[in-house]
Amino acid sequence: MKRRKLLLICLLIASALGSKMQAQELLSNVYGRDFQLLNGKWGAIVDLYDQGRKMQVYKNRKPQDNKQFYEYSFDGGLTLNVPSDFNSQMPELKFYEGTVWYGRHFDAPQANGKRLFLYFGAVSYRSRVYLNGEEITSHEGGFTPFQVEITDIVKEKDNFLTVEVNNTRTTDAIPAMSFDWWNYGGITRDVMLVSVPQTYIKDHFIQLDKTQSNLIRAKVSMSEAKPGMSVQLSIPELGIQQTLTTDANGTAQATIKVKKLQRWSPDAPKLYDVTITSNNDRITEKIGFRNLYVKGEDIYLNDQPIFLRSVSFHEEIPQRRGRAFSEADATMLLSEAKDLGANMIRLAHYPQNEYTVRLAEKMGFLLWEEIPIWQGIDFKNDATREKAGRMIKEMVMRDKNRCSVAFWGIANETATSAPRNEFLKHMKQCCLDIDSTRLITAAFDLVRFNRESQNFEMNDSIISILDMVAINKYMGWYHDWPLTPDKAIWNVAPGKPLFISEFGGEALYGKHGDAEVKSSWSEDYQAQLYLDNLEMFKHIPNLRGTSPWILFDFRSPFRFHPYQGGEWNRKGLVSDQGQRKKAWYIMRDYYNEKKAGK
Ligand code: GCB
Repeated sequence: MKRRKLLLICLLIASALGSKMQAQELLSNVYGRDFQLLNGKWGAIVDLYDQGRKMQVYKNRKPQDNKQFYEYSFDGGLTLNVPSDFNSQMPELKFYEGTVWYGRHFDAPQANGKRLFLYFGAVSYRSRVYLNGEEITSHEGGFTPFQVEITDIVKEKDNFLTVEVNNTRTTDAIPAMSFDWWNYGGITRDVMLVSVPQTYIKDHFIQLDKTQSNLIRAKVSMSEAKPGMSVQLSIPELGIQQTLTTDANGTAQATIKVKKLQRWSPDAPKLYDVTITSNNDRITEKIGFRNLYVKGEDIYLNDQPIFLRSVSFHEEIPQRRGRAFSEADATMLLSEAKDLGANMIRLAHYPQNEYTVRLAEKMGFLLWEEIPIWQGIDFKNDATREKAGRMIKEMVMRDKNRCSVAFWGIANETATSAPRNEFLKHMKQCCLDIDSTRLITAAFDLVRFNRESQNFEMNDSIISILDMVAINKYMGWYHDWPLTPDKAIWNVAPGKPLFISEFGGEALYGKHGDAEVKSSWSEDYQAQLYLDNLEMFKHIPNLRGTSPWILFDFRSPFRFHPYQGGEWNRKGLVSDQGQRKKAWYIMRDYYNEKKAGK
């Protein structure tokens, strides 16, 4: 009997902890709400031996008498900028992987009668959040937002907020143990204190019908599951002012006919001011409207077949050797892509910050977004699958109103296996649960040259679940040419649009050398490689887009040749110092020709 009682108590404690730990459903469009930024200098403690939790660092205690002492203090110690990764802020932290504690005080004057949420744009990779000495939430995943409501525990004055951040790689994580970039740790994106009324607009999803150009579909969810509440949707420029009424779940839906809509496209990235108003809440957004679908081997944007002139970049400012996190950073990365003639960005290899996503939309880029399912993922591990599902949902929740987002990418370079297939099907389903309108894709490195048929081919049944098949293929770099590029015929995923999601080779800016010798690390070799690949692309009948790897040289402890300057991947079309290599111009000319319809 005693034992049963104990078990019951344990279960109760576990379930209480479990619910406390649950990341809460995300508020959509936080930047369109009332918020206060908790950015700036935070106190920091580097906790290599993981002693902080035992020492209750998060209590931020000070000696109260002449017997007490604490062997830690945020006051008078290290300070770190938030947002920003910690690795780039001190030479000693350059390759640090472990725990860092962040702490700061804040006031919450807006508390009166409002509900308050702490919203973290991203913390890399694991985090536990403590407010006034109590743990209030935890999160895993370095590139997606999470939030926690603090209405009942926050004080108007002098709160102490602590975040325990850990970026140690583990086999069950996403990404897992090794990958080709440096995974900066820290509070890498904005921290916000968002205030909303008691009953607030929790979520909205407003977009043009997938195929019809005169139908806007709107869905608004209130925080309370109550029928009969009114919600106004207004898009003044389109003369839309519509009242929607919630159902028993607190969700209101409408299909609205529009006239004279200017659809969003990379050439004319028109966005409309949208306002949603409820009894006492109001949020504003800029939303674009476009149709996007696949028919046969073509991708149609606004009923016109489109060729995707894409490029990739990591969320990194190479000159600064740190994570990109601001609008200025986004401007730097995207302007270079614009000059290249790109109309799409494959955001590699994880959801990047909202500044980048929103600016890309404003500047006229389609987007491919993915979570870091990058080789080496433990597909057999249920916990990993559950984690990946949550991550991909956080990504879709955050960006589903961005009309620029054309693709949800569900994986990069995975080997064929039954558990992998189940995992990827689950990823697709997680996207569809929230958004059934985007095109689903994944990148594969499984195309091989078949000596018998003399064709490039791929055999992987998982492609049947995809709208577009994407191929990473490093001809001339990881793979030698089995025949001349003009004879390289592809027979891959016929009947579907095919996208070259990566190709390229390494070169040091300013280094000249033999265009035949890979280890010349020369711009000349890289330039010839690009010319050869562009020649091969002419023989891919269902090719509907290309994305060279990569726009900028990026840091990666995956490789360490001194020529590359240590931990650098030099496949950039642009060097870490912003200099354009020869291949940049080749790609720019190719994209100009494609733009001109050649
Ligand atoms: C790939 C990966 C990418 C790497 C690239 C390379 O296939 O998807 O993350 O950085 O190759 O440079 O090897």
